[in-house]
Amino acid sequence: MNSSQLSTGNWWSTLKTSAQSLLGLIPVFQSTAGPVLECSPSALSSFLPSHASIINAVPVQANGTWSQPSPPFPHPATGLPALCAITVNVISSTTSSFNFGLFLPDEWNLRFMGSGNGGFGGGINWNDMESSALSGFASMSTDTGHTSSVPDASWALHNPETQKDWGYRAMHESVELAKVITQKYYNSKIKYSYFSSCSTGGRQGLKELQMFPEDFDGVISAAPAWWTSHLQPWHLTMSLWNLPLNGPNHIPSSLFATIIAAEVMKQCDPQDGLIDGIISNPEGCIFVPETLLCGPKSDKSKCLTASQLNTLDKSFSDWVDTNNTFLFPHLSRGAEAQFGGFMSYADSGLPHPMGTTWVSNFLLNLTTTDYDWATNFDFRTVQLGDETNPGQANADDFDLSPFAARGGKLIHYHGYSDGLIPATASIYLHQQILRSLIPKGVSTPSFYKLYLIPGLLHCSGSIGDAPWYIGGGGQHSTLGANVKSIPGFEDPRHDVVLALMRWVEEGVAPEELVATKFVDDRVEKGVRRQRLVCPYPMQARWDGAGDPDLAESWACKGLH
Ligand SMILES: *[C@@H]1O[C@H](CO)[C@@H](O)[C@H](O)[C@H]1NC(C)=O
Ligand SMILES: *[C@@H]1O[C@H](CO)[C@@H](O)[C@H](O)[C@H]1NC(C)=O
Ligand SMILES: *[C@@H]1O[C@H](CO)[C@@H](O)[C@H](O)[C@H]1NC(C)=O
Ligand SMILES: [Ca+2]
Repeated sequence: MNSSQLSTGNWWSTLKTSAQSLLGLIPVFQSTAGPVLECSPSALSSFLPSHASIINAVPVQANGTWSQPSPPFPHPATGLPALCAITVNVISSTTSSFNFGLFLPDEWNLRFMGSGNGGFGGGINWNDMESSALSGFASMSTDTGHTSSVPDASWALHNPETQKDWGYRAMHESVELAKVITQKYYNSKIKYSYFSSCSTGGRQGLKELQMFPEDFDGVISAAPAWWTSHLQPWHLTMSLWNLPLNGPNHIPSSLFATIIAAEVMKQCDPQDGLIDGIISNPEGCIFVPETLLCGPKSDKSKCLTASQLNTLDKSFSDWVDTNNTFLFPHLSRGAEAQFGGFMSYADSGLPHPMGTTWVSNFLLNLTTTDYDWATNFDFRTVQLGDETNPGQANADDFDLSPFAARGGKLIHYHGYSDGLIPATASIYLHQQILRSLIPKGVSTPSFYKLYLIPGLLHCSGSIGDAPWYIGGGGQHSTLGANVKSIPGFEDPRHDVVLALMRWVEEGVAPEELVATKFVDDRVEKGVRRQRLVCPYPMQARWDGAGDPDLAESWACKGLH
């Protein structure tokens, strides 16, 4: 096809779009445009600055596959819509560069969607890009300047420029350049730009709206790893509480997932008024850990000693240090299955690398082998992290008023059963944002909402068949390939992306959302349960009569 034929197509789709919205026949959500340029490096190179180059631009046919595997994203994106798959390399300093990927679907919904990363992992998130492309978005993700698995930060050692790429720079510059390519490819302005991601991705979304409030009209920040210089030392601390392996304080991984988690569920589940395997109000649960104590004749594989209870107490308490300084909030009840695996790190006798690798490679300029975590870690380590803030990664600028003033919207959610980044870190962030904005007269509910989802683990999956799926970052691929929106429930009440779009584009703020649990997390097996999730601090309360597996039997209520 030559470009004049393609231009005609674009002109026609623009006209169609305007006519459809004028007539009100089809919601604006559904208007589309198509490409005016060829999908090839030569057609796309000319708009890029000299420090950026197209590595490839490859047409993918409908139901096609795209794969550029990396440790965090080893699986190919399959069942794609017809699109142009682009990879761009960008030189970010004399010692660093990063790549970003861009999917430009033939049938484009006029919108842009950024996706993020996990942990310290380096790789393009083709899987989240796939689910966005299936919904018609021009979708983008960056490898943040390195290739590595999620817990591996060895790339950060003596590498401050790449730290900065991971901290914020690769995302911002990728967004800027990806938008240029998108608008040229379709010869059409992007109507709205969004971001949706979890964990490090949640941090990247916050970092963007804090530093570059113009980049996105709407952001979904899930389980954000926002407080890097405290979160990573806390990961190390959590492990140290549970070491040494043969010490009296050590709780083996087997006890967390079974004995402890079961006792917490037994005590906390009914306190919300319904025994359903879901702890709806973990922060409100009164938990008596002494029921776990071994008696003189107990089977020691099914109970805890007093020393072990002390370790458990620490995980359920805020981390405070010298002079009672608050360092990091506590784990919530119901997160034991996940945090137990983390704290005991497969009973290896070593601390989890999410803590040690950051402290050594980012902060102390030491290899992980040279770093002696047993003797070289204390309060001063955290203070050093606050002072140097490696890679400027902390997303702790609580004054979101520039983002609010430009009409941006933020949906922030977190799973209560998250054992890697506790939900309380999001509650604390929410508090700090309110404390920054309310004195300035900025109304937070008009642009920012927090949702805490009972039973949701870190980003996806849940405990006790708790409904968790809302179509957020990293969630679609947990249900399998080719999953788009919420199958059977493609609407702004069930799909957090559609909720954000409606808020940004039509000014209709989300209130309660509905989370879905498919049987065994397989869509084809049908819906197991649905449940309201409420804007914090409201909670879902059962009406006492209807089927508790149906969302309509629940209502969002304020705290008593
Ligand atoms: C899509 O491709 C897969 C193989 O990759 C094939 O099994 C499937 O039938 C195809 N679906 C359609 C609708 O063509
Ligand atoms: C703790 O408080 C004491 C007394 O106010 C002060 O001298 C000291 O510097 C503080 N230590 C830290 C680590 O902040
Ligand atoms: C680590 O190296 C950076 C420069 O890359 C320097 O700014 C920082 O002070 C060093 N930290 C320590 C603890 O030596
Ligand atoms: Ca319950």
